[in-house]
Amino acid sequence: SNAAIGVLVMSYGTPESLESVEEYYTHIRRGSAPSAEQLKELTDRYEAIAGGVFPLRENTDRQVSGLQDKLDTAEPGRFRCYQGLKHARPYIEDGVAAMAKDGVKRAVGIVLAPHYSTMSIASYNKRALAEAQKHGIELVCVESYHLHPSLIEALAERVREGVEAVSAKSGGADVKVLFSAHSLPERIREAGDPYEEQLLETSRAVAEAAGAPRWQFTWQSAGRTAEPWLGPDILETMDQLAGEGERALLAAPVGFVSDHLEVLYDLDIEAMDHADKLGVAFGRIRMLNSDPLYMETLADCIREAAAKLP
Ligand code: FEC
Repeated sequence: SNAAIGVLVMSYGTPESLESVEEYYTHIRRGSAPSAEQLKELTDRYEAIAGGVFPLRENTDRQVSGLQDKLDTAEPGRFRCYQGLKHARPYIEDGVAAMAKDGVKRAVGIVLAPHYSTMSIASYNKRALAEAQKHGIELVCVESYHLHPSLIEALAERVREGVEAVSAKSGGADVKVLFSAHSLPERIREAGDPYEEQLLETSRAVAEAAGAPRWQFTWQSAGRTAEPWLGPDILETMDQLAGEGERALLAAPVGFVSDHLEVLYDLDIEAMDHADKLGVAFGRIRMLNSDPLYMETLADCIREAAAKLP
């Protein structure tokens, strides 16, 4: 057909305002409302990162329009992007419904997170596929792109630059790179989930491309639930490394692609504060946001997935 191929660009989502933090948190908790104390704690974190604005919303908007430009430059009119968020409006289902309304019959789905897990990417794709089926849209979803050469190049550039900055800050100490990603419950291991292996593959490739042989992988942002989460957490890793005499650490949160709460609070405020207490120089790489190499990564994966459409 002559209609454009729809591209459902999926992202985690963030509240629209401080008033909608409760609705957002309730959605993340699968319908169970947070206590007043939990709500205040999360609201305080949003206030701490940007005075109550939600940088992920603008960053996702920019990524979607940057991707549309990238796709249009190569093939004007072939693709049309729609946004679908996991935990906020426009929800994944809203994005699919918007495509259907525009007469889209064939579409590609992609998540703004490079590593596959049954608890992350699979749940986005499952919701997108279920909604697409309701509207009679053929949808092919990208699963991961954690080793795409443009992604690795963009991250390596950031690691090189970050190592230099932290080294300068520490007065010339040898920097150790801490690759990190959002922790998940340990039970993901039971079904042979590829999340951990893909994260290690990205870390290895980036370290090699950046010429940064001193690195290790660690988790961050684990949920506060009773079940065990993948560890060690970055704060524990920092304690251990400081104890071993490391003087300069660079966080490289390769599991994330935007400036948002888990980076701006968990790393820039919490881990930075921890580093100060340990007397260790600390920094983090710049996030990808709408970097042209990241847009190229997404565009490539979309073209490859579109080739599989009937
Ligand atoms: O800036 C923002 O407003 C949003 C930042 C944000 C990103 C993000 C990414 C991921 N999460 C992943 C897994 C979980 C699991 C739970 C969970 C809970 C939260 C809470 C907030 C939150 N997450 Fe998130 N996540 C972001 C924000 N996340 C806020 C709730 C309060 C808290 O625990 O801090 C636990 C849910 C449950 O209770 O069952 C699991 C994964 C990613 C990275 C992949 C992706 O982007 O999808 C995995 C950004």
